[in-house]
Amino acid sequence: KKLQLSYSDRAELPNLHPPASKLLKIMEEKQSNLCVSSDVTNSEELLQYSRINSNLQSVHVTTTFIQKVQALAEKHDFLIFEDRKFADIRNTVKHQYEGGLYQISSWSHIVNAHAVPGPGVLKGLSAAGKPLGRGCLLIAQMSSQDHWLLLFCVAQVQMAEEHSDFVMGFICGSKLTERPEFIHMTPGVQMQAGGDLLGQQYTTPEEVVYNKGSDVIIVGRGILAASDRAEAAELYRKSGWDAYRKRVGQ
Ligand code: 5FU
Repeated sequence: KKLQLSYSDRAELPNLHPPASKLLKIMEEKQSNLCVSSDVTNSEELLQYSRINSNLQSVHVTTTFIQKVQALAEKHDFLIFEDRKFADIRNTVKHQYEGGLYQISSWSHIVNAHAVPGPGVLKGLSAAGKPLGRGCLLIAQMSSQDHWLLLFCVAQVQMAEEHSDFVMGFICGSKLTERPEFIHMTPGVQMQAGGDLLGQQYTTPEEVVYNKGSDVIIVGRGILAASDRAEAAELYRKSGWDAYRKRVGQ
């Protein structure tokens, strides 16, 4: 089995995207490839929960608590990933990203987009996000049962490569390209493989990072529903990190 480059080696690659290199560095420093998905509807709860050791947060924004989250991100050195899943025409996504109620581009380091509308979605987002040093993940595969994206996965990789000045990686189930500049992030992760009752499918950190070659595990309820969230987060961090070390042969 071929040895893989470490996160810190990849952080030094030339022409790497600013948020990608920052993310790779933080992961190595914190020894954590865990992205906590903060799917809570109460902003106070989210602020409290942000103190646990994670690299980034996936925030479904409901109120104007952004400044507090930004301050926490700075203090605890994590990146903010708004899981907004943009999927409209070039002009509209630009407005959705930088304007409106949430002004996402002003505070979220990373966003994601569906490739369905074609490259225009990336051009629109890039126009607003690139000058601010933001990055985007293309949603290449989903963890939901019977999703359709596998049908055009190859086209998505090509689209990402053609827009690698703004696309920093993928939401996916497994590694899609050997190009080390791209970061692969995988949702649908729990300690035990299985699913929820609504079509979500789960695989383990070891399977995702070691066998499937993905870089980051995205965990929501595995941590949120635990009685001790900090303890659960540490469990996922360790499991994801051990799988990474095994992968790079450390
Ligand atoms: F793009 C995707 C996907 O394919 N599957 C997902 O589960 C995104 N997600 C998000 O990851 C989903 O919207 C939740 O915010 C999170 C998974 O949460 P869970 O509680 O770990 O199932």
